[in-house]
Amino acid sequence: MTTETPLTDRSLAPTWPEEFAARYRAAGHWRGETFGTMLRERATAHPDRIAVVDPATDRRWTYGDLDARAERLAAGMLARGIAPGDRVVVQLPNIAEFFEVVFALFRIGALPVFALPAHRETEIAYFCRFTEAAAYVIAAEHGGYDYRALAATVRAEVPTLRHVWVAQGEPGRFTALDDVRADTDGPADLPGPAPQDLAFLQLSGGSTGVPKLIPRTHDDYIYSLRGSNELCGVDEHSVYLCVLPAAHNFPLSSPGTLGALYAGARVVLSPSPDPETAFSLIAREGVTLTGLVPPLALLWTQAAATTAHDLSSLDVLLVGGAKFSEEAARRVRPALGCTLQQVFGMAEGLVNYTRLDDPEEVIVTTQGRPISPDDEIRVVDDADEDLPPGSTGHLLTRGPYTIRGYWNAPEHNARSFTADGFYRTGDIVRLTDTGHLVVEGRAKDQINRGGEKIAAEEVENHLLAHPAVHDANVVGEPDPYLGERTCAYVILRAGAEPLKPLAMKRFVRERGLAAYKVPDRVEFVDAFPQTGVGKISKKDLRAAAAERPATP
Ligand code: OOB
Repeated sequence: MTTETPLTDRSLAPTWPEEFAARYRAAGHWRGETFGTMLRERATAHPDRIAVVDPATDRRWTYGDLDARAERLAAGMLARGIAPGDRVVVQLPNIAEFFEVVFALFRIGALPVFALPAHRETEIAYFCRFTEAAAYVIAAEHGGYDYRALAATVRAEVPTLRHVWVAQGEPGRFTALDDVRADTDGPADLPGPAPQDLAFLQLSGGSTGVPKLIPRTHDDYIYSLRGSNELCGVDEHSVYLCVLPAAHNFPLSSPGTLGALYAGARVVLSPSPDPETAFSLIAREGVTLTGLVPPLALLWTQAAATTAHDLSSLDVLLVGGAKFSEEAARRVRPALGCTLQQVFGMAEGLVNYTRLDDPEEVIVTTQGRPISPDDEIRVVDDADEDLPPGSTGHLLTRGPYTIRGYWNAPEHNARSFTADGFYRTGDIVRLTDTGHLVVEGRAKDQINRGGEKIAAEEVENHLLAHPAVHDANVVGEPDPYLGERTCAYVILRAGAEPLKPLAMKRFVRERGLAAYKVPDRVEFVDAFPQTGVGKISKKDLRAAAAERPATP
């Protein structure tokens, strides 16, 4: 891709107008910290305290270790030409090196682009191409998948990609991270980024054909960590278990691993979300809090009934990413003996929590209220008019840690933000008289598959690439475990050979797409239901999908 503006240009990331920035600074939200200095301060204050536990490889890094490793790696990356502002796609499982890599990049002022382990060629090539990434960091293998093969394909496609670094396992034809680390203990000798600079690019769940990238700054993200820590009771004695993929915004910052590190607490990385693995780590490490998506929370509450592990250290279970049903929410405290904290957040910014001292009724029936007194919330109708209190409508938000625009996406931004800077969340909510939000639905064309977001348009485009497909529509249908799963309605071309649903799914998978985006069910139809004005009615398709018995 060629662009006229260099991709390091700050204008690619719309930012807060100065009047707002001044207000957020004056309020003490933005305190001029950066991730690089934050880690250095913690390492200076308590070098021997454990920062990261990686049970799969039996490693325990202190704050001193993490800081020294990040510093050496930063020096090594600099020596290999990574410069401030460069983008580096980071696709790592829950291993200690994740933190070494991202803090090295933070220190340089290069921007990690947070890919998920589930992403495949389609997504990774897009992230690398769109951001003109200079490097891509992987583990050799994880979950039976060889990321070196993926890297080889992507490298051949993306000319800007100068380096592939392998953080764990045999590097094959690429370079081991161990060899990138400079063999000097000296400082990386860099001015480092400014607090208002971008820290990283996070991925949006999205509702469009390609994912959008979310530019977060040191100042704004660190504020959300500090606010989260306060509301979730995180202090230096806390032990946070990272169960979900570390790069996702929820386990990263709500309060997540970065919140825990900010507090000088301990992060324990769970190699798997299954209750047996996680419960044994909770017992062994004295885990005090963790965060789960609703399907996992359900699984854990069931498994807790018969576990032999001692879960008594667990104080708080955060559940979010998708709507947690009231019925399931009620089971958390009796089953796990801890407080449930619902979290309704988004990588674009706004995060809502139920408070630890909220009445149980509020905890089980709402998705919480914003972190900050300066989070502005509007509930509006289709014409952006504010609705009376208690009404159900579109959630718009603006505030000290909510972005003012996606990275390098002026057209999307004109649609996704109001002229005065409110982000259109695409969520349908109701505000209770206690100021708590209840998520009632969604206006965006997205499927929330147990917390994993799927943009319908993206999957539809892949289905349409099949030569026998005339048209395709993807909608969510109810699923007892995931909350929602995907159903693809497909019209075949006149005269095309009949296809089996399985062949259609295989076709999508073979296009190199993350497995969670492959439709759970494919149904061939002759026509789509239409609205009064002749547009395809996704509402009717959803209703049709919901009426079907839950069979594959
Ligand atoms: C989190 O972030 P994303 O960016 O993957 O997804 C955001 C979207 C929200 O707009 C909403 O549609 C949905 O996920 N969502 C929920 C929810 N939490 C997120 N819907 C209903 N109930 C909830 N509790 O998913 C995320 C980021 C930070 C913290 C927690 C979740």
